[in-house]
Amino acid sequence: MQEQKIELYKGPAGGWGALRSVTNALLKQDIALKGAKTLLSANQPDGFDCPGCAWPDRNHASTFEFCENGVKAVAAEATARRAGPELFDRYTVAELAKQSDFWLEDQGRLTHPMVYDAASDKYVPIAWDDAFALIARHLNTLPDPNQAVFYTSGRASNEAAFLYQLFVREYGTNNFPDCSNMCHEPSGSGMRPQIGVGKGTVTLHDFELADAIFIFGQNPGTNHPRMLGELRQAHKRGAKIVSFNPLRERGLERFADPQDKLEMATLSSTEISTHYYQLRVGGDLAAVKGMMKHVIEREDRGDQVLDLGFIAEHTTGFAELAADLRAESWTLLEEESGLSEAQIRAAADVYCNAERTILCWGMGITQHRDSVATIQMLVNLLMLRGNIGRPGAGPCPVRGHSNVQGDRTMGIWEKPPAAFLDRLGEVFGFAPPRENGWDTVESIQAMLEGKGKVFFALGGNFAAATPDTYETWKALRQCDLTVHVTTKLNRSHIVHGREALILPCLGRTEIDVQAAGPQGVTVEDSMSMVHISSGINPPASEDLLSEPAIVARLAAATIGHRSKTPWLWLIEDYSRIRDKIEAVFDDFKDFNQRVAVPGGFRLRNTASEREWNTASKKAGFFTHAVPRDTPSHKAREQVRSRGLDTTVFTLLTTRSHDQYNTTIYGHDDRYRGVFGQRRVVFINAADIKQLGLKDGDWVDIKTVWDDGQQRRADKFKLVAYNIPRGDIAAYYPETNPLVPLSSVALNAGTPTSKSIPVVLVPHAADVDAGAALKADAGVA
Ligand SMILES: Nc1nc2c(c(=O)[nH]1)N[C@H]1C(S)=C(S)[C@@H](COP(=O)(O)OP(=O)(O)OC[C@H]3O[C@@H](n4cnc5c(=O)[nH]c(N)nc54)[C@H](O)[C@@H]3O)O[C@H]1N2
Ligand SMILES: Nc1nc2c(c(=O)[nH]1)N[C@H]1C(S)=C(S)[C@@H](COP(=O)(O)OP(=O)(O)OC[C@H]3O[C@@H](n4cnc5c(=O)[nH]c(N)nc54)[C@H](O)[C@@H]3O)O[C@H]1N2
Ligand SMILES: [Mo]
Repeated sequence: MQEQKIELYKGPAGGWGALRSVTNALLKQDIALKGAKTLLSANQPDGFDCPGCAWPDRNHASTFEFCENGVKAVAAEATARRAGPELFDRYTVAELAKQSDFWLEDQGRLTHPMVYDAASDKYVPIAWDDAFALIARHLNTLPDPNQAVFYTSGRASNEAAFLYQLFVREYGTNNFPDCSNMCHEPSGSGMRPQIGVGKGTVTLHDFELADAIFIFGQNPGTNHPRMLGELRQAHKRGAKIVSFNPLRERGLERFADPQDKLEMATLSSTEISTHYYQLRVGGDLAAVKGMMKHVIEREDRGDQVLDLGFIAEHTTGFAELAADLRAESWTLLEEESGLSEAQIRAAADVYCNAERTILCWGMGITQHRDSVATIQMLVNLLMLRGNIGRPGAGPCPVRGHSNVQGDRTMGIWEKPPAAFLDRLGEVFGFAPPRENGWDTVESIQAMLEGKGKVFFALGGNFAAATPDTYETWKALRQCDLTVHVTTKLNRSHIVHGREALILPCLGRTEIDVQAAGPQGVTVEDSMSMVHISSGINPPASEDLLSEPAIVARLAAATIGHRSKTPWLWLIEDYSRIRDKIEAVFDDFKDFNQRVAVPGGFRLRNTASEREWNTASKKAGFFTHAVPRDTPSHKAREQVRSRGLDTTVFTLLTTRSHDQYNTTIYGHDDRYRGVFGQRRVVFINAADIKQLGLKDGDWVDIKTVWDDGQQRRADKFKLVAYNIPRGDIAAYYPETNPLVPLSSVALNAGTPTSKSIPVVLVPHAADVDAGAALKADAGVA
């Protein structure tokens, strides 16, 4: 058992600590040598796209850019360990259910398709064709195709995603919940009506030109380490970097670039943020509104800080916004943001003094009830000074999964635009379903109500990533069939339907040979760059199929008798799939030629050309009030009205440095000083005192929600931390049982995993001593 300790981290992000951690990652997966070779091919023109995050890399052709968490992601896939039929023979599913999420994935790569055998409560091998026949039988006997649910996680390639959405639509439904629904959905929902595109408008080149880069609710030191290289360069040439985050994240403070020999040799590092604002959780809308109020006030004083030409030529709604800003109360803005008027004005001055500004944001912005409004306020702020559609400026939602943006481009969307469906139907000769489908939360609700009966997942870990864990488990267990296309064993395979399949697939680092020879797939990064990715390692097992092959063979088995699509012909050579993608999407003209160029190509982004695909053909200023009825406001009111003095905290759930979403690589969170453990709650020392407790005491966390259902997560250690009073932080997925299914972002449906109203009570060891352990092991 690893030693558990809490120890303040004083070094910079990156540096030697990162190099040590990489060596450990490779050793742990028994692949030190092969691993080093594999890494040299990451993000190279003839190599594979890093399965880590969606941050772009310079020309996709630079020498290997060192990234600690990229290494961990690659090492996890290239591991020498195998979870073959022997493993499943050794354990019943009831026994596997007692193991932790960490243990499940740590068994290594899956090697054979497996089917659940109820008689022995074990997974047993099944032939691929029998697996497809089983799924086809279920799908074809459902009275209504809308009773099937097709989930996607953001690692699926463009080719896999395109075939998948085509198959599902030819089958007859738009039920496409995807990880995006839990992630950057609000970014698209906010920006589309406002500027006509749902994606960021900037490129890496813009990062070289920006005078100011604002980072809202994002932790790049852990989640997008290569972004720190850009920020460091920007800082060195004098750009201002302004962070808004309730936590003081080490990666936003100091960074030692492992690429920089001098910094490494002299143990020096570069400051990242020039300004750091520790606002309250959920306080961003108020903070941004305050910044805009300051801009308008300066303009009214004659400072000429607005870009009046841009506003007049390109936008609507300015007068209304300006009037609302002038009337806004500083007291309210201070109260709700947790920042002082002086701080907000200072941040706004940095903005006014910059010629070119980029605004970045992550999950700290999107996973709130009012996230769509907050994102529209961020875009308003940019537009006040014309910071969109010109060099060095623009919005930059920083995506998570390496192809989550591409999957949506390919049509993984439960609300498909009519024009897209028209085209898809024309190209493939069928009538696509027109009704919107279910997103992630709606799918869980539908399965709970018995309306969703077959659950199919292309990647991901639905049972662990989604809110209201035990409700989700109930939903999955009620299904007639659950199917997972996957690389490793995870919770979603253990929490299964009456019948269940595990279908193991190739990972991105592996060579994919089809009839026409080795194949590459394409992906789109967070800045709309599309490039090819070709694996270099031999497959983890001879019995694996590629994701496109699994989808095509399943389609042939299910709808082959009525579909005009030549499913098996398409997967002989993936350039045929790309030709079909080109036929459906104008932006992919000459796809095969353009993607053959090293580095690939950038998809057109109309907003970055100041062409506005909105209803009014202009960009819109949208006015929003500061929300005062969020779940936390309501919970505090509820407690007050009952005459209680219990403190309601706002819990944000976040990632440690040693995890990739639900994949736990290890139990350390180096930059936050947590070692050997994950069940911790970061909390202000004054709040600990007020609770009458001590640093290191154990507490249980309970959600305050109005649906009568009890939600709790037990046995977390209090860790005194630099975080605003009233806010606390803990890791996902351990805290997912606390997120109510019915608490979602307005107009986006994203679970509000960054603002859960909770109370803390001393851990009731006597009441249910085993609860925490059971929760860790995933037993309800
Ligand atoms: N190594 C690694 N890389 C990853 C992932 C991973 O798990 N591990 N996950 C990938 C995925 S899918 C995604 S979406 C991204 C996620 O990357 P991030 O967007 O960085 O997501 P989180 O780790 O959840 O952290 C969000 C940050 O928001 C802050 N925050 C929380 N609430 C608020 C708030 O109300 N306001 C503000 N201003 N800040 C707030 C938190 O303190 C934290 O620093 O990373 C991707 N890359
Ligand atoms: N409380 C809380 N909940 C959250 C979040 C949060 O911040 N707080 N974040 C949300 C976010 S941003 C996201 S994106 C979701 C993530 O939700 P998901 O995308 O569903 O989850 P992951 O953990 O990324 O999925 C990991 C699994 O993917 C499989 N896998 C890995 N590589 C491949 C591959 O190449 N092909 C296939 N087929 N499978 C593969 C492996 O089996 C692994 O177990 O979670 C969301 N949930
Ligand atoms: Mo994500």
